[in-house]
Amino acid sequence: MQLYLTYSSPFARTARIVVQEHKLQSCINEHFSHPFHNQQELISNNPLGKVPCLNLDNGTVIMDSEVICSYLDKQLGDGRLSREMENDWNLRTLYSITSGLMETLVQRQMEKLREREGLRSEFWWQRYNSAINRTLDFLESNVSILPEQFSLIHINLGAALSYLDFRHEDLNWRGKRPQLTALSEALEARDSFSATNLHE
Ligand SMILES: N[C@@H](CCC(=O)N[C@@H](CS)C(=O)NCC(=O)O)C(=O)O
Repeated sequence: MQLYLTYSSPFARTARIVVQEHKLQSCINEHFSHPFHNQQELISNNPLGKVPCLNLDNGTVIMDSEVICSYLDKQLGDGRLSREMENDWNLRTLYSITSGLMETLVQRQMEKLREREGLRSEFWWQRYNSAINRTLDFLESNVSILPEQFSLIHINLGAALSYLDFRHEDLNWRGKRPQLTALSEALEARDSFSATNLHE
């Protein structure tokens, strides 16, 4: 199985963490493919040209990160990472909030790249900053509703928080957010997190 990824993508990292949690390294081949290089192999598997994208041995393509993580957990693992959120709409919404946070962080990074071309939009910059800060405050107040067992929500949230350190140090997200700070430290201490650190 091929997992198309970059090592700087927080979305790809969630899939890499699930691979580690279920010890699936021997059946997953990591295939580095920077979306901006438009490699034919990635594009022919994923018309959106985004990573992560999982290509099964029988040719089936699975994406995006939510579906990949769920596939790895339920089809190749024992399903423990999804179990608690399965029929719990509040937890599924919490998962969506963490994905939305990650998406906004990636968009903020893209806005930074546009700055080099003199194209940064102040409107969108402020809008991303407000959404990120509001969402972090929301998560800080709602850490207690996370499932008791380590889950895909922990993975998504942990990956988003470390992407903040990786790309958005200027936001100083830890200030006045002790719950998230402690959670991030605990998650980063797991083997699956330390084996998948973000890098270029
Ligand atoms: N919703 C997708 C988002 C994936 C995504 O945005 N990946 C970024 C890298 S972090 C990407 O491939 N960007 C290239 C592009 O937008 O063209 C997922 O959950 O997998």
